[in-house]
Amino acid sequence: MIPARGGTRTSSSSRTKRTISRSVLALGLVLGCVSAVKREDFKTCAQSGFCTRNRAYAELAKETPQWISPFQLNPSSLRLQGGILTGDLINIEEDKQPSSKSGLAFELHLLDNDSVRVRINERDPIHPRYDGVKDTVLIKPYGMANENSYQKLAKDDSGVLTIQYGNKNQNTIKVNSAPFKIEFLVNGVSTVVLNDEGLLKFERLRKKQEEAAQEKEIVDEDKLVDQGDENKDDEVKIEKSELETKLEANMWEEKFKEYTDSKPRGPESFGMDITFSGIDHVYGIPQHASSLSLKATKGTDAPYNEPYRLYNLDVFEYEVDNPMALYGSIPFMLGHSKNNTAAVFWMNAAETWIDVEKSPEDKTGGILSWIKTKKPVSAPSTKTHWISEAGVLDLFVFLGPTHRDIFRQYTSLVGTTALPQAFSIAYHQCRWNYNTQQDVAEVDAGFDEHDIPYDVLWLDIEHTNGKRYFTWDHAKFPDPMDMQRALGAKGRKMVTIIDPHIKKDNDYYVSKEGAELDVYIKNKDGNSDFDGWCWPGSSQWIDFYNPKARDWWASQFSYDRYVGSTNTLFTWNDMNEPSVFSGPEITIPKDVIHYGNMEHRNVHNLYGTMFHSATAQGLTQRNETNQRPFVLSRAFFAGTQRFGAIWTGDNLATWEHLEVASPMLLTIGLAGIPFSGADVGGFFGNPEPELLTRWYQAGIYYPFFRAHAHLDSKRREPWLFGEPYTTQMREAIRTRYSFLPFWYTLFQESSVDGMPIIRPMFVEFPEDEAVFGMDDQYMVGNALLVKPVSKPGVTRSTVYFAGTEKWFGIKDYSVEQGPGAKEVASPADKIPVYQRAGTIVPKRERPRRSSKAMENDPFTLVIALDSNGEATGRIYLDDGESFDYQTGDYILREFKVADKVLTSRNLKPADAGETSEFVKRAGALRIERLVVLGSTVPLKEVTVDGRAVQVECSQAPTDGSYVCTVKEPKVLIGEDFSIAFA
Ligand code: NBV
Repeated sequence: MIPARGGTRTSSSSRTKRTISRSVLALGLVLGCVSAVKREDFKTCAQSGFCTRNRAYAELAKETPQWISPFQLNPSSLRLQGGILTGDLINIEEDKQPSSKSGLAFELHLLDNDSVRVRINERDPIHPRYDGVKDTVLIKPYGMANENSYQKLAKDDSGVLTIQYGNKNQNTIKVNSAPFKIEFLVNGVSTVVLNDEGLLKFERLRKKQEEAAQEKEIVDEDKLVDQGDENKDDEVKIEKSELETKLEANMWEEKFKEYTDSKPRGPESFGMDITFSGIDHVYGIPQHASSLSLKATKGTDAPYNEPYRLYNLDVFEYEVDNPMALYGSIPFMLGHSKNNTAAVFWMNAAETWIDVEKSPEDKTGGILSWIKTKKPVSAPSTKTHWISEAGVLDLFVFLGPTHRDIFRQYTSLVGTTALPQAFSIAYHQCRWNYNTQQDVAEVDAGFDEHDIPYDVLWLDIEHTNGKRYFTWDHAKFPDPMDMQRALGAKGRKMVTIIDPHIKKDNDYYVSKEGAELDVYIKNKDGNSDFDGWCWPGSSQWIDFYNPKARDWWASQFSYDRYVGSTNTLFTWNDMNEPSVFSGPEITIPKDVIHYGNMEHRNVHNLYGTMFHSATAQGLTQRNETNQRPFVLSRAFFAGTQRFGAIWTGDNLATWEHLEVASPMLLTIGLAGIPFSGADVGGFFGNPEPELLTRWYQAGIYYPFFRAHAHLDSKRREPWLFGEPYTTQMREAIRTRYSFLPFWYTLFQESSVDGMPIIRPMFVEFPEDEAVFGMDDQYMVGNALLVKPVSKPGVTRSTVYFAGTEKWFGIKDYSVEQGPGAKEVASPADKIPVYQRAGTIVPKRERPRRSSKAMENDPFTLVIALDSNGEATGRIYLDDGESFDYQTGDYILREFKVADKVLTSRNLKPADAGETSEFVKRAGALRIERLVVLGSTVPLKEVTVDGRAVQVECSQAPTDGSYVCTVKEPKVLIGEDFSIAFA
C-alpha cells in the first residue's frame, strides 16, 4: 500500500525522501509510537524574510528610548466626505520632501453598522499592489454611515482629529496625525488602538536595479573607508549590526531547504500593531492547535516564542499547543473583557504572522500620552503585531458594543453560513478507505444490524482509478450508481473525495481538457504549466482565479460528466492548501502565477476557498436539481462558511488531540465558520476503545460530526469493540440524532445572524471573568453546556456552572445550581451535558436509521424553567434539502413559557413568501411530549383550550424540584397553541 499512496516513482530524490518519511511516520503510528511533527519542514519566523524584517523593526522600536513612529498624516490633506476620511500618510524618514505622489494613501470608512475600515496603499507604486482579496471575500458593497450619523469635531491643540459616530453616537475615533495613530472608543472607553506602539512599516515596491545600485554604493563607501585606514579600526568600519541585518533580511530572494523563492517584485510586506486596550483575552486567528484564549508570543514568560502563523499548510502529524500554521487561516481576532468587546479583521490572504503580547498594565494612558509615559493605569491590555507579506493594508474594526453585534457586523461583510442539507449535520462514517462496493454494503448493513443511525458513507482517494478524480476504480466499485441507490433507499448519502491536483495524463479527460482550456497554474515564467508531485504522481493544479477554470470545474459535477454520480452523492475537497509534496513547506511555490499575471504569494490562503466555492457551485448547478450543495473542505479562509463545512485535518488518535479539538472548533466558530468538526477517533493511529468512546461522546457535539481513520489504522466501526463500548457509542450517536431539530434550528439562526453554533462560555456569560479563559467546556447554542472527557480513566469531572440559574442534566435531569465549579459524575457511558434554565430545546426521540427516516416523527420539547418559571426556545424546519426555504417554505416558531402558560408563536415574517408543500406536511406533525424541568411544585393540571392532558411528575434526583412529563398534548408543530400548567 505504501508505495501506491506516494504515487509511483518520484522524479527527484527529495520527493522520494518525503514520501518515504511520511510512510515511515505513518508506520510508526501503526506500531504504536506516536511520532512528532517534522518542524524542520516548516519555516520559523527567523526563516522568513518579511517576518524577520518586521519583527526586527519591533525590536528596534523597543530598544529605542522614546520610539516614535515615523508615519504622519499630512494634516492639510485630510478630507471627510461621504463617510470616508482620506489623507496622505508620509513616512518622514523616507519622504524627506513629500509630494502628492509620494507616500501612502490613507482611507478610513465609516460603515453603517458600527464598523470602520482602514486602508493603506501605495499612492503611486511602480506596479499595482495586489488589492483583489476584497473582491472575493466581501459579499456585497457595504452601507456607508449616513451623513447625519457622524460628526467631525474640531482638531484639538495636539492635532487629534475626533470623529463622533455610530448608530447611537457611541463611538469615538481619534485620529492622531503625528505620529500616525488611531484610537477607537466605545461609550468613552478605549478599545482598539492602531499603531499605538509605532510598529507600522510599509515596504514600498522598488526596482531591483536601484536596490542593487544602492547596495553597490554602500559597498564602495565601505571600500573607501577600508582603504583609508590600513589598520582596520573596529570603530571606523561600517559593519551591520545583527538588528540591521535582520531589518534587511532576504528582500529579493529567499532560500528554504532546497527551495528558492525568486521574489520577482522584491520586498512588499507591511505590518502594524493593534492594541486591545483594557482587554486581557484575545481569541481567533485560526487555525492553530492551541488554546481558545491566545497565548503570548512575546514578552517575559511568554508561553510561545514564535508568532502565530497564518499560512495554509498540510502539516503532517501536527502538534498540539503550538502556534504553527495549519490548513486554514482567518485573520479575525476578537478581544473581550468585562467592560469591553471589539474585533478586527485583517483582510489579507498572503502569508501573515501575528505576535501577541500581554501587558498587565496599560502603559499607553490614552492617545495623548503616545510617548511612553511609564505611568501605568490599572487595566491590562493585549498588544498584537500583524505582519503580512504582500498586498495592501485593509483592516476592519468592529465596535460591537456586544459580541453578538460583532458577529453580525463581521458576517454581514464576509457572509454567514450556508444553510446545510439536514443530512449533513447528522453522523458521517468515513475511513481511508472503504475498499470495495461489497465493503460499503457490509458497513452499511453493520449499522442497521447494530441499530446505530448514520447518514453518510464516505469514499477516500482509493475509490478512483489511479487518483484520477471523477473516475471510479471499476474493479472495486463495479456499479457506483447502484451503490448510491442502495444507500439512498435508506435515506443515506455518499461522499467522494475530489482533490485539486489533476494527474498529468493525456488519457484522463479532466487532465486533457484542462490543458486544452489552459486553466492550470503557471510557473514563475508565466507561460509553462506548473507541475508538482501529489497522490497521483506528476500533477497540475487548477487556477481557480481564472473564471473560465471555475466554470469548467463546476461543470464537472453535472451527472453526465461525473459518470456514476447521482443526486445522493456529495463532495469532499482535500489537499487544497494546496498540498504539493514536491514544493516548499509541502505547498506550491509562492512565485507561481495565476490568471491576470498574479503571483500566488498574494492569495495563498484563499486558494483552498476558491476551490471549495467552485465545487459548491458545481453541486448547486448539477443538472436539474434544486438541491443545496454539501462540500467538506480542509483549507479555509474568511468566508468559507458560504460554501460548506471544514474539518481540522489529520489529527492523532491521542487524548491530547481529543482535548485540543474543543478550543480549535470554538476558535473557528468565532471566526465565522460554524460548520466544523474534528475526525472522531483521531486520524492517525489506533485509539483504544475508551478513547474512541469518549471521542464519540464529545464528537456528537461538534457541528460537523464524522468519524475518520487513516489507511493504515485498524478498522473501527462502532460495533468492532464489543460491549460495553458498542452500546456506549450507539447511545452517543442516538443522542446526536435526538437533538437534530435543535442543531438545525441553530444552523438557521447562524445563517441569519452569524452567531457561532458551539460557543465559548464567555459568549453566553460575557460578564463572568471566570470563564474568559475556559475552553474545556462550552455551550451548544444558548442552551446546552458540554464538558467533554479528555483524560483516560476519568469518572468524575469538574464542571463550571455559570450564571445564577439552574442547570439540568440531559439524561437524568439532575439539577445543579450556578454559579460555581462542581465535581459531577462522568461515568464511562456519558459525559456531563446540561440544559440551561430558561431554555426550551426541540428534540425527536425515536431512534431511526438515518435523519431522513425521522422526517415525519413527532417532537418533544424539553422545557427548563428558570427561577421565574420562564423559558424560551425556537424551532426551525424546512425540507432539509432544497432552496425552497428561500421562498418561504419553512416553519419558524418561538416557544415561550410565562405565567404558567406555554405558547407557540409564528416567527416567520409575513413577507417571507408563499408557504407550500413542506409547511403543509410538516406543520401537521405533532408534539408528542413535553418535559418540564425546574418546577418547584408538581404540575397537577395541564390543559389545552380547556382540555385536560395527562401529566406525570417525579422529584428531580438532586434537588427538590420536579420533572414533569406531559404526554400527547395533541398540538401541532406548525400551529399556534397555548398550554396552561397548574
Ligand atoms: O485522502 C487521504 C487523506 C485523507 O483521508 C485525510 O482526511 C486528509 O486530511 N488525505 C489527507 C491525504 C493523506 C494524508 C496522510
